[in-house]
Amino acid sequence: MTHAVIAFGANLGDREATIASATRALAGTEGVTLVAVSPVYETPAIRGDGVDHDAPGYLNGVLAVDTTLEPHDLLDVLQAIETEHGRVRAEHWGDRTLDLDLIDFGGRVLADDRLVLPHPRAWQRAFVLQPWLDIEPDAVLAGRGSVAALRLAAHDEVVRR
Ligand code: A4P
Ligand code: MG
Repeated sequence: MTHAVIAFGANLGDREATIASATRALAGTEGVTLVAVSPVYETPAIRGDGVDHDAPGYLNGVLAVDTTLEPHDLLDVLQAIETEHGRVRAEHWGDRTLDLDLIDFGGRVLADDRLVLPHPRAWQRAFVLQPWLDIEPDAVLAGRGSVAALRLAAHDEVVRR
């Protein structure tokens, strides 16, 4: 069994319904046990060049799971759930009905064409760190240190729902 943390984000459509449905789909996946669901945060869209207040806002949060899957198989599951929920891969960092990112997989560090662990941008994103901290106050991000310390240094805006 490996403990893994998955971040969700949605800024198009019925965001709450999509997140609820995606959470159920993940919980119903063979080899995956849902352990915790974080509070949900309202966050302004971050683009490559900073905050975009004109883009629709996101709902963000994280899910903790225990899994017998290998990391690439879990990524396959996440991408299938994204597709089932209307995700269209048009623009990098563009608006989306659902994004599911694998943040941490048992502290594993790896990088290949499909998967980078831990997620390369999680360490600087309050919209990932804050909900993670809410459910796992002692969490550590491999190679980066405690999530609590990283959260203090991250300045993007998150408002709890
Ligand atoms: N990939 C590599 N490593 C991973 C990983 N650890 N988890 C690859 C998930 N995927 C990983 O992702 C592109 C490719 O990354 C995948 O094919 C996978 O093989 P994608 O989901 O298709 O595209 P994306 O989400 O646009 O790209 P990326 O790089 O995941 O973007 P980010 O960094 O996730 O940023 N603002 C707010 N407020 N809230 C958000 O949630 N999200 C983004 C997306 C931008 N701005 C945001 C938010
Ligand atoms: Mg993504």
